[in-house]
Amino acid sequence: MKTQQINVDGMSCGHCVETIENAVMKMEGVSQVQVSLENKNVSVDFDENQTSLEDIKGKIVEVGFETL
Ligand SMILES: [Cu+2]
Repeated sequence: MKTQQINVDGMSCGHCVETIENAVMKMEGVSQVQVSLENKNVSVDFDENQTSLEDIKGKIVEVGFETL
């Protein structure tokens, strides 16, 4: 299990937070997602054998945000 912080640009409200949480949480291998609107980052706990940081970033981009 690994925890990674991803900086995300483009979040403006609670709806954005929910969108990212729901999308990433549905990914296989992801066990926890914490989004901070204030800090513009997403903390993700995931199993490296099932998914990767790149996949998670890709999902965040897919739902309409920018990862840095
Ligand atoms: Cu929003």
